[in-house]
Amino acid sequence: MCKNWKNMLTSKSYIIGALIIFIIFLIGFCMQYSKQALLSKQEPTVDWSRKVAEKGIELAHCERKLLLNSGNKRRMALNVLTPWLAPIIWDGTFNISTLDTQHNGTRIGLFVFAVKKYIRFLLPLLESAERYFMVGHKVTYYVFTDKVNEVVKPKMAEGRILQLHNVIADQRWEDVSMRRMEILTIFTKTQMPKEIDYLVCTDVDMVFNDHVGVEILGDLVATIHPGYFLAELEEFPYEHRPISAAYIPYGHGDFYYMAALYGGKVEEIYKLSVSCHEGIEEDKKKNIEAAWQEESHLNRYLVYNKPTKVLSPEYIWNHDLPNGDLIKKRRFLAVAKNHQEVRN
Ligand code: 4GW
Ligand code: MN
Repeated sequence: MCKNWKNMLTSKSYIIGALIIFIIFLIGFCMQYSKQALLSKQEPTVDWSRKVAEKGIELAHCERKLLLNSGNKRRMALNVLTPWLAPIIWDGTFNISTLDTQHNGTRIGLFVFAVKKYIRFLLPLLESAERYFMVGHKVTYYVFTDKVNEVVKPKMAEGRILQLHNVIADQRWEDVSMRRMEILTIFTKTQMPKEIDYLVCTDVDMVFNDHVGVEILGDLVATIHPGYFLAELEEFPYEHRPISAAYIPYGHGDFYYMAALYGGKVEEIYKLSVSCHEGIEEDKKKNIEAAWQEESHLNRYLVYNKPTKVLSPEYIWNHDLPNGDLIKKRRFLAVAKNHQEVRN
């Protein structure tokens, strides 16, 4: 009996001991769990909209990569590097906050013609530029018009200047469009080197629709024409007549660039405009005109003087164009125009 009691006692103390250890373990576990719960509460909240946007960029890259590898087509424009290793700028290929810091103090010019009836496009372009173009940087708008008195100045942020310059209105629209090269040769030589570091040249019948910032700056920058970004080399509407100064032989060329947006360092745009203007004048003497006026001369220049940066069709888009699903960001849009109405 006594022995039994003793046995009972020792087994009881075992149970109690085990219970105490279990309780200590339980308390420890609870403390650890609550600490973890607390810690997880302190973690910064996840920015889901950013995560979704990043996934969107990733998917867009994948989509382009798949297309790039399908069939025997060239589809060079879908890459992020040209064959001569210049970057092709697509969404997700640049870090804007790093670039903005690097460009602290950079002075940028925007060159635009608004002659005759095209004056109507000026205010929407400038207003959209205030929202999306080089926001936070020093910008000078160089506007050339035959209607200086009719220009309505947009509300502009600090550090942004509007310069109005008088220009003659050519009778033929082709001459208006080509006149831009001549004016560029003058301003990029005399005035602009003192005032700006980079110049961006655009059409006026456009609006900024999303961010267009310092990622587009480079020594010599051109934009892939959105109507030809999936086209084959033979389909590009280069000037193929050897008599023209804009002549590009069949088999030569890389991209078909659009004259509605190009740019670069002021001295580079000087060289470009001199070459294009001389070509235009040479053709005039022969009584010919290149297939797409100054755009043909621009393409000829860029085939033999490769741009150091190429902008994807995100940087010129037009809602009517096919393959729009590949262009997720539409940063700079052509304005739909009634050709009859704007004809001079
Ligand atoms: C047809 O009658 C015209 S008028 C075609 C161009 C015209 C035009 C062009 C004009 O009357 N006034 C003017 O300032 N421009 C400038 O040239 C303007 O900056 C315009 O964006 C640029 C090229 O012309 P565009 O925009 O009509 O060319 P696309 O059709 O290639 O966008
Ligand atoms: Mn245009």
